[in-house]
Amino acid sequence: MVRAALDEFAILGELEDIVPFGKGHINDTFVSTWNQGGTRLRYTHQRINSQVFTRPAGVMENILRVTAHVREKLRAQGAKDWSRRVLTVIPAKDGKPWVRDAEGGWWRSYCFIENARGGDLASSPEEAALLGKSVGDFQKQLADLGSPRLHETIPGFHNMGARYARFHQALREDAFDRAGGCRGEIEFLLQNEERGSLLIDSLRDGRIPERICHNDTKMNNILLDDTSGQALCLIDLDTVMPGTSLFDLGDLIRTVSTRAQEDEQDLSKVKFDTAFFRAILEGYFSEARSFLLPAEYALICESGRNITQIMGLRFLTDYLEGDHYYRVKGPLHNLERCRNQIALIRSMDSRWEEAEKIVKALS
Ligand code: ADP
Ligand code: GN1
Ligand code: MG
Repeated sequence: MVRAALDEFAILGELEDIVPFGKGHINDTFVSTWNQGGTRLRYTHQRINSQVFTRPAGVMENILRVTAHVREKLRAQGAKDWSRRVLTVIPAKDGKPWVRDAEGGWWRSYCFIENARGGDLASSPEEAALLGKSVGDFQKQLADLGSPRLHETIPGFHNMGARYARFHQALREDAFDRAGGCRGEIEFLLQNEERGSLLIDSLRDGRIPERICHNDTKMNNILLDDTSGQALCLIDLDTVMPGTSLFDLGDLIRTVSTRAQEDEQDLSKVKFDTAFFRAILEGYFSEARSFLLPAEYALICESGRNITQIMGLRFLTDYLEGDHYYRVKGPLHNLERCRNQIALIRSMDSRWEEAEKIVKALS
C-alpha cells in the first residue's frame, strides 16, 4: 500500500527503502530513501488520519498556503537555509498535493529535513528559549496571511466547552466500564470545568484577538538543527488555523516547562519548572512582543494551565471511549497521560504567584 502510494508522487530516482518513522499520535509517517543519479535523498510520507481530519483536501490547501507564505518571508529575509526552515510539499504526478490509495486513504509527501531532530523534552533553558522564539516567529510570519480565512481543519479543536460536552457524554455512556477506575481524575476535571473556558470565552467575546496559529506546538513538532541546536522548523501543520496566540504558547508551556514526558508515570517527576517557563517566555517575547496585546499577556499563565487541562480532558475522554483517537501503547496509556497532565496542573498551581511575577517582569 505504501509503495503503491509512493509511486504516484513526482519523485525521481530509484526507491531504495521505506521505513515507519516518528512518534506522532495521529498520522502514519514513513521515510523513504531514493537514489537520484548516485545521490541519496529522503522524503517523508504521511497517510493523513482521515478519522481526525475529515476534509484532507482542506488540510492540504491550508498547508500549501501557509508554507508558501513562510517560504516567501524566509526568502525575503535572505535566509540561506530556507528549504530546511519550512516544509516543502512534493506534488503527485497528476499535480495534486496528495495521492489517494486503493482504500480511499490520503497520502502526502514532504522533503525530509535532514540533520534535525524533534525531542520530547527541552535539555536546557537555552533550548526552551529557542523553542519559544520559533513559535513567536511562526505566528509573526503568518500575521499577514491574506484572505480567505484558513479552513478550520478540526472545528472546535481547542473549544473547552465542546470538549467537556463530549467528556460528559463519554461519562454517561461509560461504554467500556472504565469510569469507576478513575473517579479522582474525573472529579478533578469536573471541578475545573468552568475555569477551563477562560481562553475560549475570551476569544469568542473578542477580549483577545483571533490570530493564525499552529495549535499543536508540543515540543516534538519543532525540529532542532543537530549541529547548531537552533530551532529550525515547525512541522505537523495539519492544525494551522485561526485561534489565539495563547493556544500555541500554552502547548509550549505544557511540554517544555516540565522535565517529564507527557506519559511519565512517576508523577513525582512531573513538575512545572519556572526556569524553563521564564526561558520560553524570553524566547517567545523576542518575536511576539511586536504584536501581543495586554489582554494576551494577562492570560499567559492561564494558557499553560488551560492547554494542559484540555489535554488531560481529551486523554481521559479517549480512555473512556475505548482509545480510538490517540495511538496507545496499552489499555491504561491514555489514563496515565491524563494523570500526568493533572499532576502538571497541580504543580503549576503550586507555583502560580511566582509564574505571574515572571510574566510581569518580562512583559
Ligand atoms: P503526527 O501528526 O502523527 O504527530 P508529524 O507530522 O508530527 O505527525 O510527524 C511525525 C514525526 O515525523 C515528527 O515528529 C518528526 O519526527 C517526523 N517528521 C515529519 N515530517 C518531517 C520532515 N519533513 N522532516 C523530518 N522529519 C519529519
Ligand atoms: C497530538 O499529532 P501530534 O502527536 O503531534 C494531537 C495534539 C495533542 C498531542 C498530545 C491533531 O499531536 O492535539 O496535544 O497529540 N494532535 C491532534 O501529545 O489531535
Ligand atoms: Mg506531531
